[in-house]
Amino acid sequence: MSALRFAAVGPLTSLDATARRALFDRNTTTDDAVRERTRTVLARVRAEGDAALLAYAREFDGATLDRLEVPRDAWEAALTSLDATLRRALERAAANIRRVHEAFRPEPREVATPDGAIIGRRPDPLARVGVYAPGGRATYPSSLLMGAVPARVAGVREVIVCSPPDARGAPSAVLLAAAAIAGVDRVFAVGGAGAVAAMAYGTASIPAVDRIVGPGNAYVAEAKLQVSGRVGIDSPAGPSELLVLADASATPAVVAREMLAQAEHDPVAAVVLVTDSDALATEVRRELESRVDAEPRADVIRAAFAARGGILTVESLVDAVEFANAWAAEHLLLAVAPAVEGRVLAELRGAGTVFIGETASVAFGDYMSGANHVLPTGGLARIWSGLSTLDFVRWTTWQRIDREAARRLADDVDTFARAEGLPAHAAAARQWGGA
Ligand code: HSO
Ligand code: ZN
Repeated sequence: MSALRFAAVGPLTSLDATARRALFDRNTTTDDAVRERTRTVLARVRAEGDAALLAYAREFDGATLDRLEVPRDAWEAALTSLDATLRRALERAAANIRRVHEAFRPEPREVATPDGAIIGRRPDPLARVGVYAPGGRATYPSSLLMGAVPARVAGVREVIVCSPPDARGAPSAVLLAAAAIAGVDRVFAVGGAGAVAAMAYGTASIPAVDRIVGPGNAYVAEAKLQVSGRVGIDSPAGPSELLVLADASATPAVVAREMLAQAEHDPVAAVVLVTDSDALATEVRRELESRVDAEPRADVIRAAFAARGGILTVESLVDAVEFANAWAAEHLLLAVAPAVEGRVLAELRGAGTVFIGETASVAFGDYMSGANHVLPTGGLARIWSGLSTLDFVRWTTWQRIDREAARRLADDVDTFARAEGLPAHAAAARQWGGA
């Protein structure tokens, strides 16, 4: 077996420019060809509607469909015939996601200002949301639950799902079962940029939505960007990422397993260990070497480590935190001594989600803990947050300004408006002024 290669190994301070670029330049920039192809698909679906989608299903998915919608009895049948253990796992995941997202639901608020004005705001659920669920190599029913359940919790009236058909003409049975468990309203056998176009513009059979969420390939991601002026989208999500921030207290075999797990997602998944312990770095590397060939997805893992993998050492946990905040990982596993855990957590600014302690496997969060696994990648965790009920509402604000508050506000608004050269504004305020 050949030795495992990493994009970056050694002290963080001595990385060369190539290694730094491999670690930091992971924002999957779409090339011009993808951009152009996507533009063509969007334009064609917009012009031809269902006919274009049916043609694309034949071309890209090898599926001859007589209709795009997958009827409810088909997904209910998929649920009924699902393996009972798997069904229980999906139902448990959905229940946990529901519970956690209910607890984090945005709340209406009112505040009184010193002038006596009352300002309020209220979250209103979006009317219709589309969840995209990829097919093929990365068919993740878990991601469908992560999109659809929070939408339901937020009170979205209609939740639709689009996912590419296989050659039999429908998304996979487990995906359909997940749709049934999530309680979505409609499912369509449509994939790729065409699905995004359909949900953005609407076709005869697929209704236009207010927001499109869910991960997809480069075409889906590009299509979401291109329609984002017209509909809302979620944070751009690329290949999985894990940063393990560990000290000498971490168990090398545990850290290695976590790194193998997220690396198996994608040949360009980004998986990095940063530690103040040289001994841990050496041991983790040894564990990875000894385990990788037993992994069924060893090829993907090897490719990921070579492209975007890192084993980095730093002088102190302060330096590790600084790196973590700059690198901004989708997932961060914090495997440090309990005495410093709280302090490190408080300093973290750029992580999609933090797993605290080495028993908190990222796999638990990927499926079952109830937290959301649709998270920003590519360094965008500095700016974006993971999917939540906030993505499925918009806010109405209101202002109650009674006569007394109006009297208190009038003079200063009069002054301010005249300074902006808007005398009618000044007069509108002044009518309530006076002693
Ligand atoms: N780790 C992925 C989510 C996932 N893992 C789905 C397994 N299934 C998000 O980056
Ligand atoms: Zn995962």
